[in-house]
Amino acid sequence: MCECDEGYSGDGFSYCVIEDDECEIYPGICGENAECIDRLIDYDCECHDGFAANADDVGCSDIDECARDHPCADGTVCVNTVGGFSCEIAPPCEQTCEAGYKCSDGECVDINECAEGIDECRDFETCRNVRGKHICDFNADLCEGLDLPFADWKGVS
Ligand SMILES: [Ca+2]
Ligand SMILES: [Ca+2]
Ligand SMILES: [Ca+2]
Repeated sequence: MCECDEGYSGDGFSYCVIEDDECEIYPGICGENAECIDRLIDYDCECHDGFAANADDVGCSDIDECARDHPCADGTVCVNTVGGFSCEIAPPCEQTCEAGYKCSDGECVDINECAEGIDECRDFETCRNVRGKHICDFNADLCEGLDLPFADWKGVS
């Protein structure tokens, strides 16, 4: 039966190492928002819940769950907080949105006229949604079979 000398740890047979509790010796060794866990050899750092390890620095930073997972149900807005996030009831639109925009989750967002079927594009035009409006592109492919007067053609001269 082998035993390590006082102040050393190990199986006493294949290894005995000086047991350092780096966490105690070097407070703050793991940086911000992380927990230091002493190991027999060396130590580990673990981020607190809701935090992720910094890529190029010690310590951990808050995870922006709102940007990453979209964890909130429809009708609520995700608010990122340090160490977590919350889902809050979307505020009513107080501002009046400009033409071509509608209120959604308290913000003015572009109306997709093409997807909502409220565009005024004609049979030979393709609807293209852009911010604040939509554009009707002349599409020669759609003219086939249509009996159109020349005056109705746009995009050609
Ligand atoms: Ca240690
Ligand atoms: Ca967070
Ligand atoms: Ca639009």
